[in-house]
Amino acid sequence: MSIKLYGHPFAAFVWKPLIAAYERGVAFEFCMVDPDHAENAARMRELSPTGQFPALVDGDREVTQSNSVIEYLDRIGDAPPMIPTDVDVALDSRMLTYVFDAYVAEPMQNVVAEALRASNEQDLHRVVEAKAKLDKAYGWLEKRIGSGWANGRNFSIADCAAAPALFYSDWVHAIPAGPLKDYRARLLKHPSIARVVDEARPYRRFFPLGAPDRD
Ligand SMILES: N[C@@H](CCC(=O)N[C@@H](CS)C(=O)NCC(=O)O)C(=O)O
Repeated sequence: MSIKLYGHPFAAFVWKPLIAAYERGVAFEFCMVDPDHAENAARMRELSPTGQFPALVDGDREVTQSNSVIEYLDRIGDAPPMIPTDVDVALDSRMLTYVFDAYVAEPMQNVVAEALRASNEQDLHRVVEAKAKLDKAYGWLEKRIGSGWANGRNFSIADCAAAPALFYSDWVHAIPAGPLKDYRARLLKHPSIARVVDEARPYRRFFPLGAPDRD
């Protein structure tokens, strides 16, 4: 019985477990959640409290929330885990994952969510606040990201979170030139991440602010 991963290839939080699975060589069946796959959309609504993806099903085991899905994938195979075995490096990795999720991906999603509304219903204050949060997060991260991976050691869950967060946040609110922008470029060259970026390419027309003509 194969592992099923529910989601959409363009969704930032789905990239996270996809990157982890490609990085660790874990086989899975991708279950597309979109209007053409009503059965997967219905299953997704059962799996997650909000119906938001990703979710994983392995036999009787059901896991939702991108970070928990990545943690589950760590149990499969013997490739180095995305949550490092060293407790201090694991703590740094989890902390940075939370920062990328809550202070980069979430404000980025807020800007996108407003763009999806009818123009007379858009909350421009929410957009200004979201961009101010991104500026704060960029400033904090810039001082902490070195010339390697996020935790300063090995590729981890923090890089799985950073890749989609920084990919899309740079589209909605440009990251200034410097260490964080360089880290984004480094992430995009990494094979497991280049693969998810390529798989999402056909869906760029859905980006409500108009996808820039670059990665
Ligand atoms: N905290 C959740 C966030 C999941 C999330 O925001 N999913 C978005 C895709 S990136 C989603 O499902 N959007 C579609 C919707 O809200 O209907 C996680 O880490 O998995």
